[in-house]
Amino acid sequence: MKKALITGITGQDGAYLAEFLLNKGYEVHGLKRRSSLINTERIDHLYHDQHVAGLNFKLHYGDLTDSTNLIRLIQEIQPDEIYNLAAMSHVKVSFDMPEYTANADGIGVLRILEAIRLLNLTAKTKIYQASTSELYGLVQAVPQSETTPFYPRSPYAVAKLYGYWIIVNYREAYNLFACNGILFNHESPLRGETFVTRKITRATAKIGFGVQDCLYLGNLSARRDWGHAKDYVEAMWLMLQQEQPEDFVIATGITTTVRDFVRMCFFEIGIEIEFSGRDASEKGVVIDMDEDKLISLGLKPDTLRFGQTVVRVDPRYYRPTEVDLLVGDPAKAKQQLNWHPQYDLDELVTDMMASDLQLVKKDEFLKAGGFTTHNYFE
Ligand code: NDP
Ligand code: GDR
Repeated sequence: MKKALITGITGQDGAYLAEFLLNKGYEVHGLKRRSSLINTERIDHLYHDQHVAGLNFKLHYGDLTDSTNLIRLIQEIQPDEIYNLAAMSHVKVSFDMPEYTANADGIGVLRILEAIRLLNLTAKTKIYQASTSELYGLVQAVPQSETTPFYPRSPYAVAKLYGYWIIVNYREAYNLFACNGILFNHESPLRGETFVTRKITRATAKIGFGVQDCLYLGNLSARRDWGHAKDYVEAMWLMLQQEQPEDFVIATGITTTVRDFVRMCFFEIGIEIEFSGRDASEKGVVIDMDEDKLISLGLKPDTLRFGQTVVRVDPRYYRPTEVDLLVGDPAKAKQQLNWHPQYDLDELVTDMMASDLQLVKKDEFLKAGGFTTHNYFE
């Protein structure tokens, strides 16, 4: 049985990858940080009582900023594959926490590589590094491929640039099987709530249900190449099954504005919106409603009206330096890895909206029954 260690197992990709590897018959070990509240919600369905013998899913406390912890864990586990997904992954937050981001997202990669070297595991352990389309930053060429030059535009992207190159360097210097997956944005119902797609699907569901009036966003003109996380974790695994370690772009090849993503989400629940105005005064207004559709989804058309402003811009969400346009060229991955994504953008929106509609309904049901959640002080 192969052993895999996943850092960042409590995150979106960690959860999907853990499930994927368990289905492939791996023994899966996950690195999780200690937190004052339990934050294993995304992987609880995989977790069983640790007192039962023969379990193939184990969690360990650790942190990418703690070298001795990483060395001890890697020595104990002796993994065949390490998937380094742990990171302070929010681009906007990295401007607030640049030093920590550099430590975890940049030097953290080095700590793993050095642990492998110190423990003489260079011939045994393969490493996947979660590199990112944010490396391309300021547009140099489109679509972006494995040969497009990098120009990072945030402390997050600069830290990830270090991670990218230290992987390449250790591969060349010590013959390590180490790969960079240059993954473009990938989303899912498990996406963190403050990334733009999930923020939009959650708010759209709440607006449709009449429990939120308006969604506030930053740059509506930013364009991203959005895929589904389920498809992207398969690509991570495929990279480590190759004969030779190489770097791969994983993307759909299609780019969409934030504005159009918003439109698609509202359309999914039968609401058509039109945008007008520019920059900070741009707004999205309801111009049509399919009442039958809203009702069939269990939503409340009577709480919405034509002409209602449901989207506004709040410059608070602008970034000091923005990445305007990302669109990846996945040709190498399709050809060499035989990677073929199952979801397109419409299916991604449908999946995320269905999940958030369910969650909003559940919340409202609990509230109506007097069972509120997260109300610690009353
Ligand atoms: P998430 O933010 O959902 O998950 C990040 C994970 O990293 C969480 O488990 C988090 O733990 C953990 N983590 C954060 N800091 C540390 C640390 N210092 N030590 C140990 N663990 C830590 O990210 P995603 O799942 O979306 O992304 C996975 C990886 O892929 C990240 O490295 C991200 O930068 C990269 N990436 C993501 C893309 C995307 O579109 N999703 C695209 C390209 C790259 P906790 O739960 O405790 O916070
Ligand atoms: P990104 O994702 O920065 O591409 O990084 P995010 O969803 O945060 O932003 C995408 C684009 O949307 C614009 N935007 C907003 N973003 C957020 N979060 N909130 C808003 O209100 C908002 N309004 C507009 C942003 O300016 C941006 O242009 C993600 C992360 O998963 C990284 O870890 C990963 O490396 C990259 O994707 C690829």
